[in-house]
Amino acid sequence: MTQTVIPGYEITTADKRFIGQHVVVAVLALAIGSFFGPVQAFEYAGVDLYPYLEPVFKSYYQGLTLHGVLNALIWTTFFITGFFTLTTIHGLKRPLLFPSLNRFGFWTMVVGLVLTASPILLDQATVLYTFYPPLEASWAFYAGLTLVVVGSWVEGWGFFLTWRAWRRDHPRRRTPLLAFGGLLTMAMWQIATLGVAVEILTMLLPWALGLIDGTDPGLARTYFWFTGHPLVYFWLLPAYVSWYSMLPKQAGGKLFSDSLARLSFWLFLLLSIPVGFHHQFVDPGVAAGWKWVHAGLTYAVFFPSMITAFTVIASLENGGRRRGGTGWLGWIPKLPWSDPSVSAQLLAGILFMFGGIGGLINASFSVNAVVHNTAWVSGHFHLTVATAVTLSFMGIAYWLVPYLTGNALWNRRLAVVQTWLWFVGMTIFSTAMHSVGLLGAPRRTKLGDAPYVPDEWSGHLLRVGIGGAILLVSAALFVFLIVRTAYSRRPVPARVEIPQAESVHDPQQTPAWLDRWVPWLVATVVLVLIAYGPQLWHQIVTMDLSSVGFQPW
Ligand code: HAS
Repeated sequence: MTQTVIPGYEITTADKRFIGQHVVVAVLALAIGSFFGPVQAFEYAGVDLYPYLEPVFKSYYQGLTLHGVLNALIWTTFFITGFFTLTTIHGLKRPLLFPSLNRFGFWTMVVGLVLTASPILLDQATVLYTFYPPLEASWAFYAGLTLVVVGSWVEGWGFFLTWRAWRRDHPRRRTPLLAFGGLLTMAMWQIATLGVAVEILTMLLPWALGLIDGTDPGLARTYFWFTGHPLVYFWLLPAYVSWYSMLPKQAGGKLFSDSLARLSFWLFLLLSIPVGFHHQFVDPGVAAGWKWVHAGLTYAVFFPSMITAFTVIASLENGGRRRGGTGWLGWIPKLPWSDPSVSAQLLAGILFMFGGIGGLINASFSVNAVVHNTAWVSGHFHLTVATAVTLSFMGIAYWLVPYLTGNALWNRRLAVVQTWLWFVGMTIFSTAMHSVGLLGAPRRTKLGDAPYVPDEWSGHLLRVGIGGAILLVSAALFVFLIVRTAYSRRPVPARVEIPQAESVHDPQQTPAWLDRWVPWLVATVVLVLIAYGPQLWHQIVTMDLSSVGFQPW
């Protein structure tokens, strides 16, 4: 099938409806999942609400599973695929080549979500979002997650085929940055998810179906983290797409460097995957040498985020100075803080600086032994996925939902308040989690059942509860504002434009090697084979499927 470019192709009502379906599922998942986060935070502070939630919710761990799966896996994946549908179409200025392929991908994800969520709600998949065996879930949980991943692959194929058709028509043009970031993220995702696909299809699903008696937990963890670490960049890169390609425009400026933006995305493709052993530093069965290699590569994957910090802040400075800012820092107050979309992303970036530094501490082979499996790690990922990513997605939603519905954002001021509440709540919550983690408080643990909780933890645990309460208000406000906007029937005063930043330099001046896929893909596969091949091969040939499953809660 050939398809010609439609000059100045505008996103149609059907496209908007399709993108909107992704947002609806995402926000629904966030709304339900977010409820359980604060319930856990209250439990830390000594207020256990689970007895009141019975008989629907049997345990703290069932709520924790729901929180992790719905917020970390579902809210993100649906929002990301919907957002990338928009960035692909708008960036390339052409419709999806095979819209029915993308629709098939979306509905596959929806079926997967229903299959995943049902056993969790029935307390038959209380295995947390990492689903480490020998914790055992119903087969439907594993089959559902597989479908969510396969659906996201299919949506990615739809984007790649659309890009290929664009490339045929524009052999010498640089891929527009807005589309490029999404395409690269989806390419990385296809390679990264092979780990979890092999884990589920060769081990967990046959085991849950009773076809094999046991699993090999060590091998399962290696497969899981093959996917699990790049998963965090699958979450982060869509926020970076917005920070690079949209936020400078929203801030009234231009992107400081198209080349640096692309370089950082390519480095993420190259380095996101071969770092998974930094989650297994304390695991037996993985040779120390490979842990060192992954620790070194983890320091390397820090670099593209440093490039991002430099480039995005330089672009914001460009915007702040155009708006009249002077002096070293006088441009910061001139940024449009009264735009909730902007305030959300700026606040997300500020907290991410601290989350990133914490990441380096986690990555240090020896220091990791102090923080691993403590509340410190939960503090880290609430600054990253729950703030850099989630607060940025909220900021995107503040222009996206008006754009999709044609309704004005209901109460912009309240939306700005919501973003600050998230910032304040998360600052209190995550500093307390980091601190109590350093004092030895474990993660993934109902403290109410612990035989002994040291007195020195109590102040921090109280602050966890206070931060959680503020976050609950903020999350509820976000959902309320989005639903109210969708149904407000108050049309936007002027047409909402998709913010698309221009670059200071013409993107055509970006070196051609920053727009060539093959060398980067080959280098990525080679590096993954070197960093994972020998250790994975060793674990596969020594596989011992003797660990029987159990459901402790
Ligand atoms: Fe991490 C554990 C290391 C980033 C998520 N991480 C986790 C877990 C999650 C997670 C979910 O090495 C727990 C998994 C589990 O359940 O066990 N992480 C890192 C490192 C980075 C990092 C080195 N993590 C992330 C991101 C995540 C995420 C991003 C989600 C999206 N992490 C680890 C390690 C562990 C770990 C170990 C295992 C711990 C253990 O023992 O279990 C780096 O990629 C971070 C680089 C970031 C920066 C910050 C750059 C700052 C920017 C902001 C610019 C500011 C702006 C605003 C734009 C260098 C870009 C300006 C505003 C103005 C007003 C001017």
